[in-house]
Formats: sequence, structure tokens, C-alpha cells
Amino acid sequence: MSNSLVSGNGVRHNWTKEEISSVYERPLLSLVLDAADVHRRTHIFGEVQISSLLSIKTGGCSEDCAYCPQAARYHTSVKVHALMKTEEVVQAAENAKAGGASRFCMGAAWREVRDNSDFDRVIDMVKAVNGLDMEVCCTLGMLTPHQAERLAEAGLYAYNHNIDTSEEHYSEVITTRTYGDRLNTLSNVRKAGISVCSGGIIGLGETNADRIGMLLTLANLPQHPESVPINVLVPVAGTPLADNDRVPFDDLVRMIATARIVMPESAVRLSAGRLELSIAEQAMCFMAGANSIFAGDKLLTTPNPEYNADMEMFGILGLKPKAAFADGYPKKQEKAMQHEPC
Ligand code: SAM
Ligand code: DTB
Ligand code: SF4
Repeated sequence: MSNSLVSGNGVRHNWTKEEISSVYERPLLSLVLDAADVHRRTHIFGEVQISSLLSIKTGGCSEDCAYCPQAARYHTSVKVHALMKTEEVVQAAENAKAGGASRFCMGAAWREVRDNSDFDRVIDMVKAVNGLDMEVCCTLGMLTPHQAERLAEAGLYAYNHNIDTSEEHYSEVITTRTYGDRLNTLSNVRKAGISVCSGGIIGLGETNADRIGMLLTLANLPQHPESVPINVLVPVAGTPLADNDRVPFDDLVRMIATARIVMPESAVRLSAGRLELSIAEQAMCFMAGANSIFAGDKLLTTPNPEYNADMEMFGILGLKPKAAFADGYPKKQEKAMQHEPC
């Protein structure tokens, strides 16, 4: 790899597949060292942003995402739960704050947001959690421009909407919506001045070219997502991907390091799949540029490491939680994001 790929500020939006591939394919330790260099230059090394997740509406989703335990069409052990009450959600956010989380992310098993009383209630939740001085995040499925505006006005800080995999592999995993649908919502979120959180999952049966294609799409957006979650598939019984092979640990490190190099200023989130990783393995992910995690013993429906175990890990590795709003608020965008064909 030429040094020019990691020198200067390194924020580029014209990456080629070949360039990203040459980063991804580097000998592992050289890749980690390059990524660590970028990380040191662009972030406070050792500072990790902590988000807490809450499933505010669980299961019964009409989409067919092959990895997801909440899709109504698969027979998993997830119990359907209607939209939670605002007070319960605020209580959960207060608990998360007391536990050290700076961001509270509310997830709903919806294909898209509908303009109904449930959405009004989510708006109330956003206002209430914002009042706790936490960064509020939602992941609710597809949004129209007007819905994104409403969320922004209520004080939403970030919106999570993953592209999950490459454009080429997408229809192998999800058929009930398109890659373009996902990118449109990201554009609506960006235009409303909400911080963008978008990444994907490894372990869906994708090739290395698909992983590189996913990073290419994200890195060539007109503005990089402020946060890029890298999830390892949590295989759930009853879903079509339940028997997929476990992702080798070095593939995860490669994804994180490559994301760090091609999107140097973004937070790279070591997301689902941490329960299967040792502290030493997670340490390598942090060295490779991961600087954000979901903490708390549950993700949306699947388990995550216990809070105390994470704090012990933070102590051992010398990691420090990042304060809320340390990056300020994203600016409202005048222009739509255009998706350039790869
Ligand atoms: N329904 C909304 C949507 O799809 O955007 C929000 C909730 S959805 C569960 C949020 C994200 O969780 C998905 O985009 C996917 O990337 C991730 N996810 C879901 N199931 C997963 C699994 N079994 N393993 C890893 N990540 C998963
Ligand atoms: C993201 O990228 N990962 C989180 C969050 N965004 C919403 C969700 C992971 C879900 C894992 C499966 C589950 O717990 O249901
Ligand atoms: Fe529904 Fe989101 Fe799960 Fe897909 S990932 S089935 S949209 S909850």
C-alpha cells in the first residue's frame, strides 16, 4: 500500500475498489499499525464512546432480513412487544446514563416509520431523553424527509441505518427493500442535520469483495457517516443464517482497520458479536481503530457482555469513556447525498 493512502488528513471520497482492497489485504499487523497511526492522528487514542441500546418495539417486523431474529416470518424465540411507554424508556435511559453511557439508542422492529400515534410517542421519547443530556439515537427503519425533520426538531442526535453489506450481495440477504432505499433514508437523515450512523454485518456469507464494496459505498458518500458500526453476525436459531460459519477474528480486525483508514474521522463501532471475543481480541480491535461500543448486557434481543466485565476491560486496557456531545452537533446539509454507482 502506498503511504499516500494514510497520510495527511486522509479524508477522501474517491476511493477505488482496488485501493480499499489493497488496504484490506495487507499483512495483518502492518494493517493494524497503519490503522493505529491514523487513529492516533484523528482521535483521542483510548477514548471510547459508549452507547446503550434499548429495543422499544420488538419483533413482528414485516421485512425478510435473513440475519434478523425480529422478522415476523422466521420462527425465533423473540417475543413480540408493542411500543414501550415513554416513562419506561426514560427510566432505562437514566439507568444507562448512570452506568456511564453517553448515547442512548432506541431500536424499533419497523420496516419504516409511519405517521401515526406510535411515531408521536417516539418523538416524545426523543425529547425526554434529550432532556437527560444524553446523545439520543434511533433506529426505526426507513424515514421520509419530513419524518427525519421531525426527529431532528425533537433533538435527535444520531440515526442508525445500516447498509449491511455490498450492493451486489444485498438481495441475497434482504429482498423486501433495496440498497437504494437504504441510501435514500441516509440522505434524508443527513439533510435533516442528524448525525449518520451506518455500517454493516460480517458473517452473512459475503466475500471479501462484498466487504470491500460495503466500505467503498460508505467511504464514497459525500460525507462519511459519523459512526460506522461493524457487527459480527449473531446467529439466531430460526433465522436463515443461523448455521453460518463463525467469522474468523482476523477478518473482524481487517474490517475495523480498513474502516478506520478509509474513514479516518468516523467513530468505528465494535458492535454485535463482542460476547464471543476475548479481552485480547477486543484489544486488537481497539488498536485497529475501534473507538465505540454498545455496552449493557443486551443488544436489541441478543446478549452482550455484562457492564462490569466491560469496565474491567476498560481498566485493563486503559480505555476511557467519551463524554456526550464531545463532537458538537452535525450541521444541517443543504444538498442531498448522491449515491455514485461503484
Ligand atoms: N428495523 C430497523 C432497521 O432494520 O434499520 C432497526 C433495527 S435493526 C435490528 C438494526 C440493525 O441491527 C440491522 O440493520 C442490522 O445491521 C443489525 N442486526 C440485526 N440482527 C443482527 C444479528 N443477528 N447480528 C448482527 N447484527 C444484526
Ligand atoms: C447496529 O449496527 N447494531 C445494533 C444497533 N446498530 C441497532 C443492533 C445489533 C442487533 C443484534 C441482534 C439483536 O440483538 O437483536
Ligand atoms: Fe425488521 Fe430491522 Fe430486523 Fe430487518 S433488521 S427484520 S427491518 S427489525
